[in-house]
Amino acid sequence: TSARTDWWRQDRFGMFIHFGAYSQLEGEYTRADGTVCRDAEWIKRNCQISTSAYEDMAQGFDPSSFDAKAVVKAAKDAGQRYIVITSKHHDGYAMWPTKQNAWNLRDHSSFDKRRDILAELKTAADRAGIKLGFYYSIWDWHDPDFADPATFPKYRERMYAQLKELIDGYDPALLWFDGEWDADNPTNTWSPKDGEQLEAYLRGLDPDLIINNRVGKRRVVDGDYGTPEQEIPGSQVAGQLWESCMTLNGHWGFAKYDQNWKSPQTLARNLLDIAGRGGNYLLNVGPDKLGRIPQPSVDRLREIGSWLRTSGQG
Ligand code: FUL
Repeated sequence: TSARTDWWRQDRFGMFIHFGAYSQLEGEYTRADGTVCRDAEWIKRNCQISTSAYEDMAQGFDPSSFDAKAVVKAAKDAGQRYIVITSKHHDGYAMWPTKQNAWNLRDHSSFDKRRDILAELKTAADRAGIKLGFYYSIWDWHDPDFADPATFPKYRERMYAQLKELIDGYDPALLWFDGEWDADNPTNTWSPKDGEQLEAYLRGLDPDLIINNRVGKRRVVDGDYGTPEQEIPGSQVAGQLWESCMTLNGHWGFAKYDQNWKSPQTLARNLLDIAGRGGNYLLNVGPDKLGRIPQPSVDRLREIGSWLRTSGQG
């Protein structure tokens, strides 16, 4: 219903955060033979890192400098009014202490066991009047039950249980699904029906949840809104809400070699362009392995904010 999405429509501008076990590599993986392979949140797959090597790597993940208040402040300074952070990307690593497996920031890392970054972010966001949502990948490279149709129902049960943990534990305003496609099995791992069932389940748990269209197969009937990626759509489906998500440089996750930052002018123009076409703008930051938003990102967010304020749009 429109009432459900009202706040989100009015907010228009949000912060996307890609942060996970891959951030520990900061975009570069050195193979046994000394050669370096580069990528960000896709590094496990695109650099063919074995599961055991990736697990060893994640054991050292210690984002001790993650500062929820600083993250929320960076968003506020930019004029962003909601935040969507990766709770689990395609690598399957959960950023909260899930009970469904040990592949998570509490049980498989060097991070302080008393800390929970999603809880910290929730508290800081609530205090600042910023809404918090979670990205969640359906596609899972780590759970062995995902890839096999015979065992997929077991995976699905754990996925439902994880989503219930997120809703019960953190009361997200929005869920941003992804990976409803699966490059190894494009035809049938996640069907339209799977999406409809999941959406119904989630709405049963919380009728106010806003859900993106990647919960299903990106049909107009799937979820509350469309999710063009790295583009501003030229034409839209009448009546369908949408949100363009974009990177600040060329990657979602932290990549130390990527200094190809968009100019503040480009970012401001995108925001104006998207808002003018009736869309939302979800602009991404990728914290480094310690959990810090890169300074060039912080600087650009601040410039967008000051532009918004001086042009009277803030
Ligand atoms: C894509 C993912 O594969 C990327 O890693 C990123 O999360 C982007 C927002 O969505 O489908």
